[in-house]
Amino acid sequence: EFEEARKWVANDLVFDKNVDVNLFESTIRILGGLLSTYHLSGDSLFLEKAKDIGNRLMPAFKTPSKIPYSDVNIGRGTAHPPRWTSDSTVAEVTSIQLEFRELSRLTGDEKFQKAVDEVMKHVHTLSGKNDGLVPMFINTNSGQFTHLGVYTLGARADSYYEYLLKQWIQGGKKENELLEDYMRAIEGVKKHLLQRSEPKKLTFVGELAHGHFSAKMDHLVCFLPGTLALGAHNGLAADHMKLAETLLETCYQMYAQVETGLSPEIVHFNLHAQKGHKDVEIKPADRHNLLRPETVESLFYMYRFTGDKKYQDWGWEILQNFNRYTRVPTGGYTSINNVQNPSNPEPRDKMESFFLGETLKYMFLLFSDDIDLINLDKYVFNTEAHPLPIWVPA
Ligand code: DMJ
Repeated sequence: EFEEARKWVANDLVFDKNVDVNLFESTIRILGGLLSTYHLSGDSLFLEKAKDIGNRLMPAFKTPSKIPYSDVNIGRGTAHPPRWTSDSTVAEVTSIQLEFRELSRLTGDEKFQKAVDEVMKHVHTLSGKNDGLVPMFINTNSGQFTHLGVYTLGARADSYYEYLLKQWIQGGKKENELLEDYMRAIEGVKKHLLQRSEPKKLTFVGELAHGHFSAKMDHLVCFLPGTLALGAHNGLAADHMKLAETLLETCYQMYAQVETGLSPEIVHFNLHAQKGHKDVEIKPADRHNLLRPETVESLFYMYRFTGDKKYQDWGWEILQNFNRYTRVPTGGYTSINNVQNPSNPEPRDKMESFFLGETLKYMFLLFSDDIDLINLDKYVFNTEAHPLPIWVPA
């Protein structure tokens, strides 16, 4: 299968196309995937292709503030923001660093690393943060945060936090500003976003909008237990591990309390006990499941670091429910519209690439006891589950 895929990359993966792509999605999926495959196979074809796509993505950084645009035309070498705004998403501009830094290290061409390091340095100094928590948008002209006052660990901010820690690990734990920003942010989460639900008293991460707490949590936030555990494994505060355990129980309950045993995209937690109500409430617009990886990803990290078999058991339950409700008899899996209806979950006929890239990969790793199957002291996973080497392994 690998040889077949290699042939496809050699002959059919051509980037000289007049097409707009999203900088972040292309970096984490294509560039990250190629770099990782280069490391795991040693085959220079993948590095050549990585260089090609890396160069084609660089025009995104030609903005007045050097905060990159969201979209690039990889054939024409032009870049632009979305039609309706000159803002970029904070998570997007701060979660391309692992890949571009690695590309510089491998090619000896520092321009890739320079461009993404500059973004991090700039964001480090920006005002508009709330105890280390960042807003969701940043303007490509002014370089300032916009839509101030809304803080989430979910969509549009999530992987900012993940990449602070992972860049620090990638670079051999020397870049203190990254660590400072990460530690401050986790304190910010504890101070502003943590609450407990009723009746089970599950600790969850909500959102803050202009001083008002909302008990809303995206499934995306379930990356956090895994990231906290990875930080604790790398010598950061032991209470991060405790928090990781508590939050992962909550993420598991986002599956277990639902009719199909699959989590919806977004849940709202009950802050007050009401007869007949569970902790988790689901709004009609939020009851889809896109086969996302975050909970399984965190289960993998926690199993690796604790050896507690309950994490494997939870992952197995989730896998069985994916098989029951999302598997397509003729091949593949599909997103579904309704996790609350086991008799008709409403298949969408769409399988996101992260189901193979992340969800199934983390399942595979979760069910293995071999710590050298991607040793976490030698590799750091990018946010699309592609392992990249730690520059100075522990
Ligand atoms: C993936 O593309 C990445 O994990 C990203 O950081 C968040 N969204 C999806 C998976 O849910």
